[in-house]
Amino acid sequence: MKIAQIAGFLGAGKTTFLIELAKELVNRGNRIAIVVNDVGDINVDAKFIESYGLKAKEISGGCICCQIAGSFASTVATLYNTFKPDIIIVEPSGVAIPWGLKRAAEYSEEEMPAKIEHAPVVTLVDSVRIEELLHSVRRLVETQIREADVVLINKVDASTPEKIKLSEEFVRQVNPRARIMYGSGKQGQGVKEIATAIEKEISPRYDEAMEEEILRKEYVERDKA
Ligand SMILES: Nc1nc2c(ncn2[C@@H]2O[C@H](COP(=O)(O)OP(=O)(O)O)[C@@H](O)[C@H]2O)c(=O)[nH]1
Ligand SMILES: [Mg+2]
Repeated sequence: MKIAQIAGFLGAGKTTFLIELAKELVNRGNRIAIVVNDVGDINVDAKFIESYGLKAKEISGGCICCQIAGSFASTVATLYNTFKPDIIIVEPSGVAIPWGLKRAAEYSEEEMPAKIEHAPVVTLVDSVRIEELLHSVRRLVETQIREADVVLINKVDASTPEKIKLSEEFVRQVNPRARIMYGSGKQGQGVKEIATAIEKEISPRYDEAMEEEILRKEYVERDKA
């Protein structure tokens, strides 16, 4: 069973994009479940869920990549044991760390007879608010970008060429190996491409040594510089 996380800071457009993505994947014949780590933002509309035959769960009370990783793992296992989705699309909270979420998802293997595969980690970057993000939550956004396989520079419908370029340069600098895409959840741009990546590609499993290496690069080498 595949886990597809759509990461990004609060307001990046995760919920909006996730709904379009879920529709696209359902239309392609996938059985889809959604898990939203709710921190008080827009809820996924119940009518939409019903009409698309989706299963949705909201988890609150903390971040599913750390504080409540155990209840996230149980939710994933329960979804598998009762609904057997092909793909669970996860909207983590805006402060979640992708590697932490991978690890938490893998805990579910203790409670179900299936293995977790990870779809490429997708991080959304809000190109409308890029300057603000670079000032106020730069470290967090850098971590979400560094651990992404695909970065979607989002809200291009409402942004400017300068802001899009600034977003792109920032992403390149933080994570040169990430695939960069441009999109708009509101206009459905980028949805098909991300859906194909989620269906066809696999991202590595959680690896403690690799996470340590990433952290070492992030903190030790930066402090040296
Ligand atoms: N212009 C524009 N606005 C968007 C887009 N996606 C989301 N938004 C708006 O951005 C705000 C936050 O979106 P939401 O999906 O709730 O973001 P989340 O906090 O990351 O889940 C809402 O007001 C959305 O209407 C987009 O592609 N273009
Ligand atoms: Mg949301």
